[in-house]
Amino acid sequence: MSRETLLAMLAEHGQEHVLQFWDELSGDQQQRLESQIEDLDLDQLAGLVAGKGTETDFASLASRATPPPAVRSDGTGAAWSVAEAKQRGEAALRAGEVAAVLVAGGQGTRLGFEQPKGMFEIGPVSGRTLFQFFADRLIATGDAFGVPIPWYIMTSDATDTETREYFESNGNLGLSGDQIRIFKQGTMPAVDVSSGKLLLAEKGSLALSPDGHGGTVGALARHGCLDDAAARGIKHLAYFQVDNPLVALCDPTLIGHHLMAGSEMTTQVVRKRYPMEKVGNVVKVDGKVQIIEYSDLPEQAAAATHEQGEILLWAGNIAVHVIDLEFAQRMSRSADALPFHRANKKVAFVDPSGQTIEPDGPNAIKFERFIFDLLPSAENAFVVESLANEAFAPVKNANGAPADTPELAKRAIVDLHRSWLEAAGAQVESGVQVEINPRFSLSPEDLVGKIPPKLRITADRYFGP
Ligand code: UD2
Repeated sequence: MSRETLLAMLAEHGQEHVLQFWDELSGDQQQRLESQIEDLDLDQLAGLVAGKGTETDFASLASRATPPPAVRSDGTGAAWSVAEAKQRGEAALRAGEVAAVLVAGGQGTRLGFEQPKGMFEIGPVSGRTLFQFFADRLIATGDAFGVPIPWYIMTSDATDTETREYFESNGNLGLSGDQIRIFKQGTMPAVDVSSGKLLLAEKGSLALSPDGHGGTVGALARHGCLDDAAARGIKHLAYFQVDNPLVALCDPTLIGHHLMAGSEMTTQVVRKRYPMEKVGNVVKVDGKVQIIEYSDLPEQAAAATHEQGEILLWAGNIAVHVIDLEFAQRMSRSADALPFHRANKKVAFVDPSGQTIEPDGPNAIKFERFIFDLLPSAENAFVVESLANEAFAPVKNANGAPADTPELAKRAIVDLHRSWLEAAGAQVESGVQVEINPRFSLSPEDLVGKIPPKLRITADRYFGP
């Protein structure tokens, strides 16, 4: 496209300043900037800047919020038993109807870890990485049900190259190459918080960031992953985040509840530890299951309690979902299926004089989509409660922070596996670190018979494949 055509396109929306350094750019730089501009949806951006589609009145939404339809961790709340759900889920896994979808595009800034978060070593005794935790779980599940489980991994500009290199140089972590599809999510431009003008990260590049984990649906479709899954006979996507080493990945019972509920999207929750816990609130409003993010939930609504004193909005989103493939395909065809959320952030930019400015306050608006905004469109959306100590120990913050640190996650892994060993008759000396690879045993029940009776563990121990 010529400079004039680009200029005309941009000028329609008052964004012609993007080309102000055009003559200083090399041919390659001009080409890169041109393709970034061509990828923009300037009408959509103008709408977003004007605040269209992002004006949900969360206060009124929260005032009408009620607890969601859910099966509780004690099995109550469903018209079927946990055993029936487990059997249904096992049958779906055995029939090869389940694939895993991992979102690993986040930049992990809070953790202070420079590489993609999946490469972070979290194994308390083995030193295995988060990616390896998930791979081992998929290998063990595939072995248990006699079918390799396809794994779709979403990266972003920030994590793609290193993630691919990591899998290639580590033999796909024990999985067959054909099982793994790595694909990149889309980006969204950042704009100046007051003028709505596009920000330049460099003279020849817009300030772009990942378009949120809600970008998964569109990216899966664009990269042919939904068609690939359909061709493999997949019917359900087991969606999860890269930061949770305790994720009950491809758990038969969760999948079974999803099937028994006739749900198109089922989300796993844990009871919130306190009203303002930094998790999404899974609620039912106007007949629809939806999630009100902690940052959007007024304190008063968060603190509302039942007569027995339990908080009314108890269900905390741990970002583990079972999503029907057909539903994902249907939603990928409607561009506006997921609204954008605005976040005011600090974004470095090049000012008109060509100088790079590192702002000390939030100077920009970033736009991202959230996967959980699919819930209101899902038929029979359902919720399954799990216990945090069995399913949720996210690694988000550097050690020393009050919550969600590597240290706390390692402790949760050791505590869970200690309880498994003790339930199988072993004696674990206090202070000893234990870790069980799912390829050694996928569940506490499987453990009996795999360890000697009355095993005494007096030193750190890793039960590997
Ligand atoms: C998320 C949820 C929160 C709760 C919590 C549980 C949102 C907005 N909040 O909080 O409700 O469930 O997790 O741990 O989701 N990611 C991408 N691409 C992106 C953005 C994120 O792949 O463009 C991935 C990222 O790699 C991470 C996950 O999504 O695995 C969560 O991202 P986050 O850190 O933005 O969400 P967080 O932890 O604030």
